[in-house]
Amino acid sequence: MAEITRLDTTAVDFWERLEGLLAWESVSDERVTTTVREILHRVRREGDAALLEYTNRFDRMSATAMAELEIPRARLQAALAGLPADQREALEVSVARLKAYHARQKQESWSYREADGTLLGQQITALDRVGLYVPGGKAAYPSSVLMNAIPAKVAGVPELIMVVPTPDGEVNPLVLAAAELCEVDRVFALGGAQAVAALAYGTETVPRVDKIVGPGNIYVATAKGMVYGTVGIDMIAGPSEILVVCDGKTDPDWVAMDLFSQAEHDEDAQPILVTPDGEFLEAVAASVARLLPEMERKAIIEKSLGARAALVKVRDLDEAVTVANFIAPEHLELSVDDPEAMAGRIRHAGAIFMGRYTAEAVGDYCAGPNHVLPTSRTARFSSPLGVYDFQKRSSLIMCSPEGATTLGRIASVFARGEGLTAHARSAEYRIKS
Ligand code: HSO
Ligand code: ZN
Repeated sequence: MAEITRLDTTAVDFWERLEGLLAWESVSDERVTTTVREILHRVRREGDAALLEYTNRFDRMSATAMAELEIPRARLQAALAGLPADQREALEVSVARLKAYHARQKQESWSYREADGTLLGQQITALDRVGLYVPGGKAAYPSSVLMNAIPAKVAGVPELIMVVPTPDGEVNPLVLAAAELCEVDRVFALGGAQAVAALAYGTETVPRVDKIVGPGNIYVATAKGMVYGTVGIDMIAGPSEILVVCDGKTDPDWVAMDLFSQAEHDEDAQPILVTPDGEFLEAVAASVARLLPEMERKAIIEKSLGARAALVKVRDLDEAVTVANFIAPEHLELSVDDPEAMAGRIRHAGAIFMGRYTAEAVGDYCAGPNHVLPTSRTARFSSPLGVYDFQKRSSLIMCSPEGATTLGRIASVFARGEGLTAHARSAEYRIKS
């Protein structure tokens, strides 16, 4: 296999080379943009008719009416009932863990009174209706159904609409079972930009939602970008990333497999090891070479390792922290003696996995936190998907007569300063002389 890039912080061009490796352009080309714009336009104008036509064409279906593209509750229930016991248990345990974790994220309304008796506060409400995009085919992740649906449910979103493409009529039964367990209200066999359009604008059959969440291919991502503003969206995620910081005392096979775990998602995935121990770095490289041939997805892993991976040698663990903060990875494993102390110094990471026993993979499925995380260094300014993404805040103000007088005087000064006389007079009417 191709050599994995080695970087060393003592090299003069280290930061430049690191930045080059991290750079990621997810821009869609003009052909994609034009196609998506046309699809959005037609679904918006023609509703179900265009939706049906696109779905039949792109997913090789032969539906004659939209009703055929709604997956009935009975089919979801049957999918759940038909699961092997171990899969059912895995889903149920994961749902319980995720609910418990996300319940703690729920924001509550608050209010207080100023000395003059004026009440001020913040009222929390859930979104009315949310659309969940679930990719079909090989990229179908039942875990992503859970990760997107559960925070919405915990937030109190009353209606959840899911879309999942079913090319040639095929759909992963685990995805349907997950939807049933998460109490998704309606599921449509739709995908691509046309599904995003249906959710954003509504059609005769598909209800219009307030926010669209969930991952998708370049067409879906482009469509989400274009409908943003008409509806909310979660984020447009890039390829998976993992950064392992290791002091050299973890089994190199474990570290190699952790790097593989994200590499197997995508040829563009980015696995990186940072260690102060040069011998350990080479031991991990040897593990990679030895373990790779036995991997089912070795073709994808190999491409990812050859293209965007790196083995980084640092002077010490302090420098490892600096490098990690610079990279701001989606997933950060701290495979060191005192991971809690080190985590306290991490400022930018989507999720931090502490200690040698914490495989990133448990976070992907069942630990409790969300696996929808900021990628491409956006952890510098954004956070994991959470209950707060399905809640809104409204400000509350209720003036007491005394507050109306004191605040009215101040407002009046501002308003006259801005030349806005109606503002001034509306405040002044309420001033008690
Ligand atoms: N690691 C992915 C989530 C996932 N992994 C789903 C397995 N299934 C997010 O970066
Ligand atoms: Zn994963």
